[in-house]
Amino acid sequence: MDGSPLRELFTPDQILTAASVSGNNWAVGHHRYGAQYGDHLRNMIRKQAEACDALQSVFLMYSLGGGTGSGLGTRIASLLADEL
Ligand SMILES: Nc1nc2c(ncn2[C@@H]2O[C@H](COP(=O)(O)OP(=O)(O)OP(=O)(O)O)[C@@H](O)[C@H]2O)c(=O)[nH]1
Ligand SMILES: [Mg+2]
Repeated sequence: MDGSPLRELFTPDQILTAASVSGNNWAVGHHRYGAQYGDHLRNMIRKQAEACDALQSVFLMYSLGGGTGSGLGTRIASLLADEL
């Protein structure tokens, strides 16, 4: 099996993986991958939110370094602010 055994904890269609990384570049993660995967991420978040009876909070963990962790992470925080 590819990847960490921890992926077993998550619903498979709620995992987003991509072939490339952001090279420690915040702007690449935030703008390029944010634009590329924004609609897909928004749909994944909506699907989870709609499965809740009374959504009260969202727990978001993302890294402060890297391009995917920090750039795409802050993009997801913006998506949540816009959508919820
Ligand atoms: N303190 C701490 N720092 C970490 C950890 N994992 C990664 N880092 C640091 O975070 C920075 C970026 O980590 P990456 O894993 O390259 O970031 P990424 O999110 O994969 O981003 P890209 O590779 O650019 O797509 C580096 O300076 C790492 O040393 C961790 O578990 N703890
Ligand atoms: Mg990386």
